[in-house]
Amino acid sequence: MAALRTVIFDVDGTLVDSERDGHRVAFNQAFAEFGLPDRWDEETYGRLLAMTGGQRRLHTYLSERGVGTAERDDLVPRLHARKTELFVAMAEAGEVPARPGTLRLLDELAAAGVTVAVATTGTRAWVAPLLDRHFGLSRFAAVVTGDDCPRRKPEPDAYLAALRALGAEPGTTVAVEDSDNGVQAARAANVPVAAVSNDYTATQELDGAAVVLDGFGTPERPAAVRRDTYGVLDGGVLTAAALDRLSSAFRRSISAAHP
Ligand code: XBP
Ligand code: MG
Repeated sequence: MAALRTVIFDVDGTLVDSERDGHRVAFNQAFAEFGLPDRWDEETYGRLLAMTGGQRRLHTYLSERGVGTAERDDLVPRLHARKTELFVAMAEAGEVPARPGTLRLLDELAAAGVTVAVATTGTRAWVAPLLDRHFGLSRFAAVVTGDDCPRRKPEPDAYLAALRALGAEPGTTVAVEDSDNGVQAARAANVPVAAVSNDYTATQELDGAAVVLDGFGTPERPAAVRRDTYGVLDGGVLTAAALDRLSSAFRRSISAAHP
């Protein structure tokens, strides 16, 4: 690799297809167990995703439906703890799939000696077993979760913590994200971004991402390319070589701006 030393991956919606048929279902089961009438349909959950962090999402929703602060402060941590247990069980039962092409890219990066890490707003209790099941936890040199960074995306804290933990520089790092909030978080840490949109984020602008595809792509099913600012892609498969070219192009653009 000419430039690339580190790739930091988002988890929800990026490495794993976890929101619509994963977290949403677990939230709804927790509502039911608590005797609450609330159920989040796919559209409602898509709207609520604008607020990152499961507890913050619950607060936003319950406040919209008129539940007062004291009641929310009591209810939200308990609801979220149960939702987390339910989601861990789904992850361990193999009900939360990896996105196609992820293992191929992670293996390419490992073969090229590139360090990989994770920066997520999600909760460590499910992040660790889910990553371990699909990819083997030991391949990630750092796993920064919402438990480590109270200020969730789009704040840069998870990325800054991952860079710090790895001793990595933004100029030799690339982030892989799926959403506006994630792209903004990585860019606020000055890390260039390749975005892989999904059903929920297909209509987001993903402004600030130098590369946007609608998936990682596989040789059999290449992804659709939505943006390729520096011309680093070679078709609809996001490869380690393309991320390396992105890192080089980003460095050149910084030197051109600050000669
Ligand atoms: C992910 C999140 C998380 C998950 C649910 O955002 O916002 O809250 O939806 O997980 P990103 P928790 O992909 O940008 O990191 O319930 O554990 O928060
Ligand atoms: Mg995400």
